[in-house]
Amino acid sequence: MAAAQGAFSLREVMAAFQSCVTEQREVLLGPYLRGWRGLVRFLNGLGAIFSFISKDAVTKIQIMESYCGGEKKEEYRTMQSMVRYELNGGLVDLEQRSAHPNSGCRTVLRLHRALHWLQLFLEGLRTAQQDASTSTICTDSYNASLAAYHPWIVRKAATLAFCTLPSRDAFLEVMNVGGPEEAVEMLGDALPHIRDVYGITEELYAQHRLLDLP
Ligand code: 1Q0
Repeated sequence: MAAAQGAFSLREVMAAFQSCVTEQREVLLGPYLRGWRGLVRFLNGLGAIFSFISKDAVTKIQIMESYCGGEKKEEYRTMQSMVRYELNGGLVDLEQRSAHPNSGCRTVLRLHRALHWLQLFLEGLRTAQQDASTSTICTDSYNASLAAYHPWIVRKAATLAFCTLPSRDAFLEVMNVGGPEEAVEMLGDALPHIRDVYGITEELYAQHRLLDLP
């Protein structure tokens, strides 16, 4: 489990998401991707059954990191600048994937949808009874968010993997932020920031009609 991997704490991951939003209410891609890197590290600690998920997440994070460290890195400082740059330059496939199959806009959209799952899952984990089943919380959160975008086979594989999740207390423990009470408190502090990042991104994508990018 993740706790065995040393210093990893979910607190740092949450801090990355907390530092995403600028005073101008823009979302910084640097900390956003760092947050995702940390989550993937956590996911890897949950066992090989989750590797099909973490591989996909890593591919997407890498695509974005190469934009953020590339020639046009200034354009990829925030989600807002990325959307402006890619749309103005005709760098986004709007109808079907063709000339720009891995645009920043479509790649972030996948992570953004997954962030909704994370928000629901952490909310569920935070407010559930001590003996609640994490696999039920996880499945419910998934069905209320990401599942709508996944084909049957992916939904099936994901749901099977969720069955292997540890108990709520074990989960709170591997977050590595102290006892269950502290973990719950930390989630309470962190969740408004996740919601904020999610809300700003959702609005940005809705404004530019990007919520259904292929
Ligand atoms: C704790 C259990 C983690 C469960 C993660 C739930 C997400 C399920 C997602 C299943 C994805 C399946 C793989 C492929 C999907 C792609 O087809 C899809 C679309 O991309 P594309 O290019 O085909 O259009 N990709 C996605 O939807 C992106 C999925 C990214 C998922 C990233 C999940 C990272 C998870 C981190 C776990 C964090 C747990 C933290 C909890 C801490 C609290 C103690």
